[in-house]
Amino acid sequence: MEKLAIITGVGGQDGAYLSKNLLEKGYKVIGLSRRSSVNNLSRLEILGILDEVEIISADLQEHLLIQQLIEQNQPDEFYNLAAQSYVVDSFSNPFYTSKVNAFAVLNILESIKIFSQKTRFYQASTSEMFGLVSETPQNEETRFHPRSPYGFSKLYAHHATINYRESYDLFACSGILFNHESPLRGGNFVTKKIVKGLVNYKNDQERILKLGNLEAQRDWGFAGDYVEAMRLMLSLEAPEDFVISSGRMKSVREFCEIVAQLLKIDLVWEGSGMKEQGIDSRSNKACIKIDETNFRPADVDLLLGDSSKATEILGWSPTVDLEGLAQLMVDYELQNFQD
Ligand code: NAP
Ligand code: G4F
Repeated sequence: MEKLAIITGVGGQDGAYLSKNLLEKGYKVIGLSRRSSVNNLSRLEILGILDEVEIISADLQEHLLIQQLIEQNQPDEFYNLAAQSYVVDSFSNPFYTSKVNAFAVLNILESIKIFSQKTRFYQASTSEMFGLVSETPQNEETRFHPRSPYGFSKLYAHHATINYRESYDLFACSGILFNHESPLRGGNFVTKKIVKGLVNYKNDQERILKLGNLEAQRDWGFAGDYVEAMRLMLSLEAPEDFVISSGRMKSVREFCEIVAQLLKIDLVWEGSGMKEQGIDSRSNKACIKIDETNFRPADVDLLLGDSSKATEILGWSPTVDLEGLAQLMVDYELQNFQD
């Protein structure tokens, strides 16, 4: 029989890729999306699936509405992907971030417990919870030390998910996903900002990309691969949490170099600290500058995941490496470049 999945944050990067994945597997998908004055479902249009997803207008903070949707639909699976997901904004909006990322998740868990115990629940946990890392690489046993309101709000939801699994025998699990990107990545996140910024520079040498901490290191993968891991987690006999990662780590600086090479910009670095610049050595012009507004009150210096548990139990491993991911993002940006 056709399975019914509810996805919150359906218009986000992961919501769009997960919808496509589940539709291809024969699911009926109900997507929750908050009202917006701009088109926040464009990713579903780009993937050509907008007409196949039933969209319901719902903010995650509308607790009663979320309860009703769970009670009325009795979904087989519920993927909670909605979040205030931008770490930078969590410093300026810590209460809002906690309401959406923490308390709204508690409401979903309570609703499933009271109204729909058969529903399998997926929580979008994050490697940001590791924060100031105590060991490298990080796995399911690594100690958490979040470095932002985003990180600690997600940690609340992570522990709530574990607690509801242990207390009420719910099929509730978390994917601890490391950074994953795609051509559909939001423009604020550093990979998309770098790709877009250097494509802009390539087309107009007056447009300079401004970045913050070039030394931060991340474990970047492709979102299309990571949503498959979400589905696999809910297909297990018993719920468990999994780290999902590529197992490779590069710095923001190195990601700039990969993208510059793909765009045939001969990038060299000159200067140091706040005066450091990325120079296009053919024109001798600066294409990258450092801007202090892009630094955070506390940053996560490095993240590197060990997803061997996912490989062993889910049979999951990534299909796109960092160079392939950068190529996908650059190709998309070149095709869709607008002044
Ligand atoms: P995203 O592109 O920022 O999507 C987030 C979605 O949540 C958007 O559709 C957004 O709606 C929606 N949303 C935000 N606040 C909401 C609210 N109050 N009510 C209802 N919807 C709301 O994020 P993503 O990259 O797809 O990530 C998906 C999930 O995985 C998030 O929970 C994120 O924290 C988590 N995660 C992401 C990564 C990653 O590297 N991408 C890694 C680990 C965990 P609008 O479109 O209207 O803004
Ligand atoms: O791309 P970012 O903004 O991603 P961040 O903070 O790692 O968070 C993303 O991944 C998490 C998983 O680990 C998700 F949970 C979260 O929702 C989100 O998807 O920044 C990556 C690194 C940071 O260290 C930042 O300081 O890049 C550094 N960076 C340097 N210059 C910059 C910039 N980040 C941004 N956004 N913009 C810059 O100009």
